Amino acid sequence: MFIRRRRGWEMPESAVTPEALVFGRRTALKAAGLASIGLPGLARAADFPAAARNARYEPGRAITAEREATTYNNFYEFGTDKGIYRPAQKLPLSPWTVKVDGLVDRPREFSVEDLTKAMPVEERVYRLRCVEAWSMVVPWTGFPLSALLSAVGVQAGAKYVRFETAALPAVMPGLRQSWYPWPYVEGCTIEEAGNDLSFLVVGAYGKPLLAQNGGPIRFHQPWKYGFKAGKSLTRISLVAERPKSFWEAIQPQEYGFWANINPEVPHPRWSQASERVLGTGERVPTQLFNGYGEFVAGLYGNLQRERLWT
Ligand SMILES: Nc1nc2c(c(=O)[nH]1)N[C@H]1C(S)=C(S)[C@@H](COP(=O)(O)O)O[C@H]1N2
Ligand SMILES: [Mo]
Repeated sequence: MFIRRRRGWEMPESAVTPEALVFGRRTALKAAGLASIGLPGLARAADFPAAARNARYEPGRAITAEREATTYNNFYEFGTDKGIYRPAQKLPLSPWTVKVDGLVDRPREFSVEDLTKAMPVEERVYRLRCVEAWSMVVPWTGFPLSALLSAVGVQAGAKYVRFETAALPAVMPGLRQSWYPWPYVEGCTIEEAGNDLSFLVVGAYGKPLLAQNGGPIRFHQPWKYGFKAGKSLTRISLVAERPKSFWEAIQPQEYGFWANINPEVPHPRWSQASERVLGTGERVPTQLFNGYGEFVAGLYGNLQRERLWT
């Protein structure tokens, strides 16, 4: 049976509000006039919405060549070198669900396909600055984390968001390195999560997100070092205690909880003053908060005693 699903721009308003998720998948699909079908992997690309670009977040730099951004990656589950895009193809991206739980009113497991249909999906061209001093500029497709949090209802006791990512030993050779504290976990405060820049990514370059970039769903906060951006998310939990992240567990002096980008605070082993732009080989000065200070600096006014820059 062939069912042509509507693409993003054809969706009625009712289907793109987070409220659609509150009432459950069936209602949301009915409201959108969509049949409920199990999508085989091949349908991922055909059904991917063409999302309008959000002009508010101008990258001020050329977009990195797609080939660079999809072949030079950091994803320790598949290996410690940057060329893991080949082994990463073994990660089965569909079906994929993300559990949203903890201190929420309506805990739920969402399929990435449902989220892509029901959330306010848009394109954002963001800079990504790795703590290792390389950077890229990518047109991500996704939706604000805050939209998902509104759909599940955050309870008063929730102070942090904990992100857990896939740990599949059958396809992830890196998991055999048992001295690493798998699964890869990251976190942010509830205030940071509510900032409009905090983005759940389901695509890049107008296509569904590839495994090597954290497909089918990853997080990104562009004012923080790249390691804060958990890839291939399986669980998002609202919690009362600050989560201990993967890198913090390994080396707390070098990789802290906050990890806001600051060219004036060197990593203990190298300078953070400049960065190598992927694809061009150019070196450019690193900017405070990666250039997103006007949107996020206010989050840290009362936190001057915290170690905000590692
Ligand atoms: N699960 C998981 N997420 C991860 C990583 C990882 O090793 N495992 N590496 C992080 C680091 S250090 C960076 S810089 C970015 C890199 O994203 P990219 O490969 O899409 O450029 O992913 C982050 N997310
Ligand atoms: Mo990184």
